[in-house]
Amino acid sequence: MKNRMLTVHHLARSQSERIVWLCEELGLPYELKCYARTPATGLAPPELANLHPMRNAPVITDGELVMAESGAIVDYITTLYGNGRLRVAPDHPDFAQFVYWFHFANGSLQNHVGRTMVISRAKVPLDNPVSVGVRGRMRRALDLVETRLGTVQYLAGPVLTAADIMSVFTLTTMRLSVPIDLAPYPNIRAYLARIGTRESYRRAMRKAEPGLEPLLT
Ligand SMILES: N[C@@H](CCC(=O)N[C@@H](CS)C(=O)NCC(=O)O)C(=O)O
Repeated sequence: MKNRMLTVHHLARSQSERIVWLCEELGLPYELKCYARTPATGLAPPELANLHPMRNAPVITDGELVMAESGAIVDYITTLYGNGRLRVAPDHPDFAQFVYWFHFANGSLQNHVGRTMVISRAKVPLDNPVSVGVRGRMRRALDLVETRLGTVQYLAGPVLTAADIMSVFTLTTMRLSVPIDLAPYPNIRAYLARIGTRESYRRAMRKAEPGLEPLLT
């Protein structure tokens, strides 16, 4: 990271907490810029939205580079600055699990929880077939995480990886927008308790979300 300063643009209560946690976990030097949501709309304020055509968070800048999309950012930072940390090498037996759970985080878990948030806000009745389908897919995603965490400590295997950094937001802060009862998910609850023992996670949350107690229980 010679002569370049990584800047993480973080929107309150958003997926961009992942990137703050990632930088803390890797011990990278970075500048953190925090933005409040626009009160009337909940959307990103113009000074954040104008950074990237998608107009949402997270965004990083790294020299001339402006990058959005949290999965891409996590991939970029771990590949370029991680020295192999938080990833699983292709010749390791857990490689396929790592790739699967890394992509499952946004491709399925966050996707289905996010859709559930949208239909809840739109007050789509619970017995509406669209609602039944969306909620069913969210439940299946949570069930799959629960089953996986019954066999391993972290999603890719015995150690924390970028797959966990991608997934924890959906199981924690996202619950402020979509109440998910974790009572039927003891393995997920034990996993979140494990995450909560990590000083880098606690530090990231203090920086990104001062005043918010992480939703680990
Ligand atoms: N798939 C994108 C999703 C980004 C996204 O939806 N960000 C939300 C916060 S969780 C956002 O910026 N919302 C405010 C807005 O759209 O104005 C990613 O993982 O980065």
